[in-house]
Amino acid sequence: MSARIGADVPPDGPGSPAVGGAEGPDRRIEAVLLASDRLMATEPVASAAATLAAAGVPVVSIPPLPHGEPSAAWQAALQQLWGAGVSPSAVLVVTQDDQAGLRVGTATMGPGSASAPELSPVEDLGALACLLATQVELRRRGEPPAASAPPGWMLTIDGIDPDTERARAAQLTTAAGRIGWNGAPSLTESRVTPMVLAAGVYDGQGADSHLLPGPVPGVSPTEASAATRARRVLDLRGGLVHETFELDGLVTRVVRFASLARPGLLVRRAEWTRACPPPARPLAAPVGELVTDEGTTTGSTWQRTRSGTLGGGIVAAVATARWPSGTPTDGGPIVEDQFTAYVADPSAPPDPEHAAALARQAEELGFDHLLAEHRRQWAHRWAGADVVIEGDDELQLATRFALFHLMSSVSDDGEAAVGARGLTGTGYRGHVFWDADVFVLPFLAATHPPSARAMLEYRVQRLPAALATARSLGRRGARFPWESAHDGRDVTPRSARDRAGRFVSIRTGQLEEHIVADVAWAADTYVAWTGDVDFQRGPGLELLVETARYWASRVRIDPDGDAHIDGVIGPDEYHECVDDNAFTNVMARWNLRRAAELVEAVSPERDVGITSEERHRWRDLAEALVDGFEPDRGIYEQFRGFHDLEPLVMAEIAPRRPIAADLLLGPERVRQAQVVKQADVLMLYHLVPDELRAGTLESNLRFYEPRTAHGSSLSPAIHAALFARAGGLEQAYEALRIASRIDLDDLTATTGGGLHIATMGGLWQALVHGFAGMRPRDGRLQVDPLLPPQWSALEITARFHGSRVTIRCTSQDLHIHAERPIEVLVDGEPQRVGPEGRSFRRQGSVWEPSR
Ligand code: IFM
Repeated sequence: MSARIGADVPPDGPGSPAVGGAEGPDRRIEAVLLASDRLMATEPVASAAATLAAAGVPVVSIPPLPHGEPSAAWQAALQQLWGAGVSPSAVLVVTQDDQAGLRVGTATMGPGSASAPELSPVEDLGALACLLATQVELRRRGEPPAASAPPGWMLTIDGIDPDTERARAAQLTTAAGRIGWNGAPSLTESRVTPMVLAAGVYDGQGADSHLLPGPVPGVSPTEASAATRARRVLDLRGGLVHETFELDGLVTRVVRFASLARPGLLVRRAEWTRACPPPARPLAAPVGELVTDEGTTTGSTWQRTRSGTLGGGIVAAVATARWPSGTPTDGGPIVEDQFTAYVADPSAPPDPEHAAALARQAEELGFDHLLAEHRRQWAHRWAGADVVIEGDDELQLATRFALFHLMSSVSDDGEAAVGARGLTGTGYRGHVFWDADVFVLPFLAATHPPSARAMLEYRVQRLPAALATARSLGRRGARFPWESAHDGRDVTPRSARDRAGRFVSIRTGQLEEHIVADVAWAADTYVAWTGDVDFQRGPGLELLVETARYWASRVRIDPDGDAHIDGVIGPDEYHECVDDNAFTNVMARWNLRRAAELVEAVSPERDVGITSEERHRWRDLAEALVDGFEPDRGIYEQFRGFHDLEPLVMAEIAPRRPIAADLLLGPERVRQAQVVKQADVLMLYHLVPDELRAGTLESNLRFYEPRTAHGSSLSPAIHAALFARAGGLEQAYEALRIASRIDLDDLTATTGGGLHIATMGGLWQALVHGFAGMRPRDGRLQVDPLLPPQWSALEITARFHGSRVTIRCTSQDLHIHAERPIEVLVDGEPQRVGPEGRSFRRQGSVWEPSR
């Protein structure tokens, strides 16, 4: 069977036809909206509604709809339910008025919509009470909820295709920061196995460090390939995966999620039919040579995987509720709820009793309670982070897909180690790269600061290791590792086989030193969005200072007094051991200047033990660092000698999509040519534009983009952002589209190893920094939108200095709203914006206040 990926296809199959109609709803709904003055006071409706409310189904009462039309109360009620994670199509609407009588239906349109609900008549109050009682009965017998998110929120995959299943499993991952559960089917599929990963829990030493796989919830022994029909739906709004498999005319339905309200808890409800029996064992050991142990304890069984080298481990305990119990005599389906609680510890074996207690607690709370709180949590996260793109359905869905996985991948307490593939796969062994600091962190700093803070905590805790590494190299300050895992020492492999099977040496661990400034930049970016001065004066300052000290000990001064950084690899990893890489030098310059500035601003010298000589030296070195700028051409030379290389223009020899140029042309040719893997000089315009000569973005874009192979998935989104800033909306849109499809279409054939979390962070940055022109600037939020013609409106919600901010723009209008007053910069003019909002209208090339 081949697989097809699509958007917003309503789930089908028995048990999920439309709600409403004279015969009443025959599928589960999640809330009831009574639009009537009288119904709540009428028996038997009042008691049916009370029973429903006791079963956890919210029942909201509003005045009758005037002439059946939506009212303000209707909008407010739907909005309230939406905020609790209930979609309009899962709301049973009951109206009663003198003209039309008693009617029911579902609120097919979203909150804010002016459309009336589609309603059908109901005979009498008794029939209505019956309808409501059916809902109680559906819950009692464990009816799995149907996928109900509105358009723009659901990713649908039809069929099972062994060739794409690994990518699908990554796409369908559900995670809640600490624990991630891949989306392998709940049936047996030979090409992909279920996988559970725990953030920051590694096994192995040095380059062999890899995320330790945890025990996994068992799957049905039935082969997925035996299904005559299969559909999987990822509900991004609710954080749910719905699976439907049809075998021998029987339909098996599964709903699963990684609880966002209780990170570490995985919940699965399955309605298993005879054709597709439940798993023989509730937990299975992950594939591979692993140290495992297992046992049973009151009410649950547990299994544990352990790190042979680091002492840590992951324990899973599962409590199962089944009904009817035993084998149904009528051959009917079995409904099974599985509550699998995980406890993970990077350096000590976790306690099975702890996990078992969490599993039992979950079982007591029950599926419906857990589902409702999970949905509420997701609704809350979306309310602070959604990006709405009107007029572009495909990009809308792809954007939410990216934001969903970004939010899922990072916990918001303790420390968060965010590997290059998050918790969606084992690519790059789960090692932490600059992907985390530079690509993922800005989104979280701007939408959910506790997660960004946890990511920084990961670096702060490894500062002693970075100081030790610098010392061992004869330097001062902190030398953060290019690839990092458990203890903060470098874990970059020294060699590997490339995709063509050739053995290649890897020198990034020794030479890709810009990571030092990237970590400092992340700390500064977090403060810029959040205004967290405690962090800035404490651990943030330490990160800035020790990274600046590293650069101060790393530069070489030549006899003319110019400062150089020799022998590095920049973001363009096709060229190794280059001198004066513009990216590294300018980031180091920024790092030195910013640290000096901060020390002056936030800390009297005696507090942080930095002498004014040291501070002045940082400033002098920053001034002396060469940056390769060529005034006559208005471009920065990527590194010394780049312009002497073969002038090969990628755009002239290959289509404009991600290309592994080293595979296409051979690594030797690429090394000798002006072929760039990803944004290198251009990355500076994205990260530290104020460090560069004003007015030179366009000339550098013109020179470098055609020479860029986009051989790293990190590249297209950054180019999208820069093209947008330069006003090149067509190219910006094309680059954005490519970035948005990297994982959905597996453009680099590597999605099977996990989703490219950095690309997803880059996509958000392209929309926010690039198109919306939104970024913090000297304590204000700068906003300067430019929309491509495909979009009718762009709306972004973020958090700036503790205030939730929404900007909504069309090509002509801009509206900014802030929960609490903040300062914004529009066209260079400071403006105060608060809950009353401010509007602007485009006049020529400027935004004029419109009231
Ligand atoms: O960090 C990136 C790097 O920039 C390019 N190669 C892959 C790494 C991990 O995503």
